[in-house]
Amino acid sequence: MKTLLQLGLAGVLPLTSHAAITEDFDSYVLGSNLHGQGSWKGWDNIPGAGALVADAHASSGTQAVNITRASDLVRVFSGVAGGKWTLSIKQYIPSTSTGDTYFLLLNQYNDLGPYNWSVQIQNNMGTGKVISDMGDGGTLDMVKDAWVEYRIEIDFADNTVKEYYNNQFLNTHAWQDGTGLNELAVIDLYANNADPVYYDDLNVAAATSDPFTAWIGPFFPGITDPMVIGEAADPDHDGLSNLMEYVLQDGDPTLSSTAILPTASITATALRFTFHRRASTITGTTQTFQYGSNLRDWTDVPITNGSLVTITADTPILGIDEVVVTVPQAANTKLFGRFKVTKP
Ligand SMILES: [Ca+2]
Ligand SMILES: [Ca+2]
Ligand SMILES: [Ca+2]
Repeated sequence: MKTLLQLGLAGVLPLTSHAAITEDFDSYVLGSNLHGQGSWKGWDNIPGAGALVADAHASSGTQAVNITRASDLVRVFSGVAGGKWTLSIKQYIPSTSTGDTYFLLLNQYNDLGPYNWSVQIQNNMGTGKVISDMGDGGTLDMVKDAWVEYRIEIDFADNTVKEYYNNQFLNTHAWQDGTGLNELAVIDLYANNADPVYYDDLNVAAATSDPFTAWIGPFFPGITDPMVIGEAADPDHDGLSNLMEYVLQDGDPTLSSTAILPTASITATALRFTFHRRASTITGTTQTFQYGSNLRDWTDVPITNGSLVTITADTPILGIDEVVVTVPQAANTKLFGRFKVTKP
């Protein structure tokens, strides 16, 4: 009996992407009040609580928004609820500015109320401290004369929020205290009569909960190119797609190796394929073994315990399944087998 072992990957769909809400302030007329433009308005719909588009500092393009004096600018969101979301925005504090200015998120907002607050971060420009007021609080040193990112990770399902400033952890606490809503209603940029502070590049997006994406990210820090991090990509040129590297024990998308491929052995009556997979990859992927007497017609065998498949958990180590597929030789003079992984 001749055998040929192939590792195949078929029918892979591109990663689904979530719609993101973005704002770079570059599409507005320079010097115009953001009140009434896009989803921006002054607190309680008061034009004088708006803020002006400025070009003194910009993180992207040439414009940002200047939050100063009477500015109490809100951006209204809808549909930012459920699951995990990440909000990020960049802030520039000139070293010449003084006063206390605030960055806030509300879970409930209506003009003239009711309101309900989830995140309140104070920028005390006199002491140079960034102070988170909710929960047990948190304080970090302020960075001035540079663009610094706030990153707010909201888990509506768990009712928790994590706050980061300049990529440093600032605070974590409940998103709402039981009197509010499990959604993001507005961002509020509140000058509190302080000197100018600039904001740019607001981004609100549903966080991916895809385990493959979470797995491959750390191998390629900062890289988003699907030709590198995509499921079907093979950046280490070992013939194993990233998705296959994800599933098989010791798969590494940066290390060229075929040692993790299934092995084949022949018994008196059957062809036996053995491989080891990460048990955690069962969720979110479809794993199928295919065999046939030619390379055209395949018989699918789902990788679940059955007459042809034996799965032994935690073998050879914790978290790894040993999978043995036994295909009877029957009348075949040739048998081909391949392991297929797809992702919905
Ligand atoms: Ca900009
Ligand atoms: Ca590879
Ligand atoms: Ca590899």
